[in-house]
Parts: sequence; C-alpha cells; structure tokens
Amino acid sequence: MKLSFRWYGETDPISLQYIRQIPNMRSIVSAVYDVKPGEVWPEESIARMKQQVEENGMLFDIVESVPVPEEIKLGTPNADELIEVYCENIRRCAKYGIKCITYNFMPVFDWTRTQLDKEAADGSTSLVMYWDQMRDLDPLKDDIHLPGWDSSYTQEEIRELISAYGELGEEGLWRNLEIFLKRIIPVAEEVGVRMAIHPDDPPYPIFGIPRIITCEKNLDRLLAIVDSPANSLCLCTGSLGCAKFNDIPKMVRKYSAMDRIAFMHIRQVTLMEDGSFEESGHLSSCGSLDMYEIVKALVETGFDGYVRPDHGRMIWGETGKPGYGLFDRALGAAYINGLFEACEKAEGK
Ligand code: DNO
Repeated sequence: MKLSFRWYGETDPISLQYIRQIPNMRSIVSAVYDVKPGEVWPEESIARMKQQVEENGMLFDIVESVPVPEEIKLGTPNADELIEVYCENIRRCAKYGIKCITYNFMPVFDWTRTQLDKEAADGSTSLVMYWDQMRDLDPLKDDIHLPGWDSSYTQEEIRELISAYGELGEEGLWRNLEIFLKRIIPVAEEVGVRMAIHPDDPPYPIFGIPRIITCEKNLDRLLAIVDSPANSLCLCTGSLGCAKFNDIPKMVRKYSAMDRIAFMHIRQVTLMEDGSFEESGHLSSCGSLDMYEIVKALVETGFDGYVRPDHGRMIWGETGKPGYGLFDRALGAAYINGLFEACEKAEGK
C-alpha cells in the first residue's frame, strides 16, 4: 500500500516537513485551491505543488479532489463544455505525475455533520451527526452553513439547487453520472490516471436530495457503467460505514479482488441506535468498524493502491480544520502501518 496524507496547500497549518516525519509516509494528497469548480487548473499551480512536495521528500501523485460542478450533476445545457474542462484537468494532472484523482457525485453538499467539535469523555473532540439535531434543520428555511459545504452559495441558490435535484431524482442523477463517466474514463485511461469516486457521506438521502454512491448494489452499478480500472472507487470506510446495511470488510474484499479500489480512506465511526454516528479514534476498539478485518481483506487480495488515515479527532490541544489536524491522523497512520505489517507478515509477504 502507498501511505498518503491530505494536505490543504500553503494555507494548511500543518507543514509538509511534519507530515514527512510520520513513518512510511509516501504521498501527499492535495488539490489546486486557487480556482473554482469548473475552471481549468493552471499548470503553474500543479507544478508548484509538485515541487513543494518533492522538496520535502514525498510524492504528489494523488489528487483529492477535482470537484464536479453542479451543472454536470444536473445535466444543464453547459454540462458538455464543463465535462471538457474536467477532461483537460485530468490531462494536466497526468502531465505532472498524478496517478489517481478523487471526486464525488454528491449533489449540493459534500459530507454532512451536525457538530464539528463534540467533546468525548477523554476531552478529545470530533465530528458527529446526530439525527435529533439534523431533524431541526431545514435548508429551505434556515440559513445553515455546515462544513464540507460550498459556502459560496446564497440561501436562494441553495433553494434552487435543492428543488432542481428533487426534480432530477435518483435516476436522473445516474443518467448524468453515466454521461460524465463515459466521457472522462477514456481520457483517464489514455493518460494513465485512475478515477476514484468517493461515496456519499452519509450514504443515504439528506434533505430529500438524491444520493446514489451509497451501497454495494449501487457500487456494482457504478463500476459496470465503464468496466475499467480507471473507473474505480475511493473506498471510504467511515462514509459507507455509517450505514448498518454496508458490510465494510466484505465490500473491501470484493472490490479489492476486482482491482477496483484505487484509494482507501481509513477511518472509524461509532454507530448509534437511531442511525446517528460519531467519528472516533482509528482503532477497532474505538468504534463500530473492524479495522483488522478491513486491512486483512486488502492484504489478502494484494491491494497496492493509496491509503490515507481519514478524519482525526482533535487531541492534545490542537486546533485547526475539523477532522484534519496532525496528531490524531498521525496516530491513525501509525496504526494503519501496524495493521499492514502484521497482516503482511501473516501472509508471508
Ligand atoms: C471529507 C472528504 C471528502 C472528499 C470528497 C472527495 O473529509 O473525504 O470531502 O474529499 O468527497 O471528492
């Protein structure tokens, strides 16, 4: 496996030098942040990031994310033109050594939580999604700004988007995903990039907006649209794992054996009775997911893709971007290293 760490570029309070000090750290996962979704990434920005990462002894070979503009997901008249821009970004990334590009097809909102700093008994804080807080939110009425959401939308724009997606429905979203994949995957194949779609987080509809990258049946459908390793998954254990209907070790084993996982996001969640969930420390004993079974499934199927520790808690007084501090993600990385070493040795690898 290729161990990686997400870094938000020059404005990230965590230095590349610190990230490099995590044992076995290989790649930086990042993106160009100085353009809006739907714009072409300046080559100088990609080149600059590559140079900074390499100066710090790591590789910049994986991108998260090239965002998919809403117009593509909605299939508006300019979608075609925007897909062309997307293809150009794939080509540009490949030119600078990128091997894997992460993206998602979630309407309007990326990941959804109700609180970013829920304090646990040990004084650490983490991101949570509590249904009793969620039920009180109405994006059509309230002026809500949750993390992971594009805060540049006005309330009016959000309302229009939500109603447009309501009309589009799940099948409409599938249709637009199919159009998108059939255009971008041949380009990715040609330039040697694997596209890794991130599952919807959480993997069920929120506020009545369709969400389709959610469960095994739908992942099968997605992979069949273009049957190529360039059309792969970013299998996020915490996103898929916050629905009880997803058996994560089983899904990891199946898609890894098919060579359709390009990127693994490894993180832990604690599921609650009513479907609420809390993000917790990476260890199996800290939450609902069996991390040993997940890594064992990867090792036994010969997984050779990218892995990153995902959201960490805030610990040791660290402040910063929720989910993306240094300390707990570094603990996650150390744990992931340990699991891989143990599973690989058990396999005689
Ligand atoms: C959350 C991340 C997601 C992910 C995008 C990929 O922390 O895992 O925001 O980067 O969904 O496009």
